[in-house]
Amino acid sequence: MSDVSSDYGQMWTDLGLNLPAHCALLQAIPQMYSAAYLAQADRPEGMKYFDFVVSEIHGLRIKELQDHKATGGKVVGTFCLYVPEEIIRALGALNVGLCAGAEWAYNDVERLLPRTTCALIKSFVGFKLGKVCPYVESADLVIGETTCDGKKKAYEIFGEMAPVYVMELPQMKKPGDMTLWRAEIDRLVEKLEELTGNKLTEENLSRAIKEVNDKRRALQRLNAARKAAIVPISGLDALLAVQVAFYDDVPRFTQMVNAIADELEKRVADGIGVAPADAPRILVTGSPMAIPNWKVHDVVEKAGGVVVAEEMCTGSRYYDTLVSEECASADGMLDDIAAKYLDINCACFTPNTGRIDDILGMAKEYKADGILHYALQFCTPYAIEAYSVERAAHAEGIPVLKIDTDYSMEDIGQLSTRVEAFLEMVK
Ligand code: BJ8
Repeated sequence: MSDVSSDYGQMWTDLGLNLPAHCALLQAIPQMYSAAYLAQADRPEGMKYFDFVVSEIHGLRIKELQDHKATGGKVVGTFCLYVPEEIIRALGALNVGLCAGAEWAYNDVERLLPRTTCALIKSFVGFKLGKVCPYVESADLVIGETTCDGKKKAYEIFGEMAPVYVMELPQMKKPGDMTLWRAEIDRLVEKLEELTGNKLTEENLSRAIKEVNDKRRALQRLNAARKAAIVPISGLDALLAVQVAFYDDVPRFTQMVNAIADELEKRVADGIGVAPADAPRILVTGSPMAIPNWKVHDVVEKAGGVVVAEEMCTGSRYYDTLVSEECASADGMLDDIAAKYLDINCACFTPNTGRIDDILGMAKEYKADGILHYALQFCTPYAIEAYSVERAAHAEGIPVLKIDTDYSMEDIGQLSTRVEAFLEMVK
């Protein structure tokens, strides 16, 4: 991994980062990455691209964002899968995911938020308070959404530190909810037209839909290879690909992931894999895992299991459905975008039986021996929904391990013991 700190100092200064704190963060990531990623055996060659992306996580991509801004372009930060990136892209802005997966400045955060707030929220507020995230500092607008109560209320505080716009997301999927959501899509278009000075057209929207669909198709290919009896890529590597999808350049990402998918398809044909054929196959489901949160996958795979799929926002919920490419009018395309996004099955919705169907369907498709339900501590929607997931999985004879954890490494010993016992039981 290259030492990037010397090359980008001026850029980070211009972004107003707290340089000593930022330096400490940048030193921690290579250590974590090395322990989780570079320690793996038999990785696909194509993952070298992601090694490079992580080594440049606050370098090259940030430079690209600054270059885009220098020509009058805008950068838009998002926190949730429900914010349609096709619209941001169509209007010439670059979209970056801002969810953070590491503890930062918690003492300061806990002066603003209750201690019993999930790690994902504490982390993005901490990154902002600590001035260590060049993505959030690059954003001309941050788009929030009314999903869980924690996020909704945190955006009010976050909005005092950054320009925040909140989309109203319904919590049910009745016809009236679609009407509300479709109006919210129009409101978003208006807001982004005002921000970018560009107009949404059939041409720019259909091009953006196709580009984002291509990105999702590439991820579908990569993940389809994980259904093989000998799994050609680790769960850790597959997770990283989706984490990076939220901020990388779209055409470049698509090309690199398609190249990895080619390699994986060949590996499957040649019977080459990252784990023995009898390694316990685990489906992970639950709260999102923002970069650099690799904890659960690392524990499972170091214990001899292999994660074959993720039913989560940093997993299948991100790539499994596409926006229709059939429609010719901009209005019709926005209808299709509204429909695709409202179809996502987040635990913030009630009822959310679609998620249970997805989990059971994926467990079958990926031949999972067990399901690991992961809820971030204090993430009430997923922690409560774990009960229904477990009941439905048990009815199908699939063992479930429920884990509540956060970003700290304090529980790693206990977690490993529970995972090891689970892996022994499922095989
Ligand atoms: S679509 S999962 S990205 S809301 S972990 S902040 S739910 S208390 S992130 Fe999410 Fe959109 Fe849903 Fe996906 Fe709240 Fe839970 Fe924290 Fe969470």
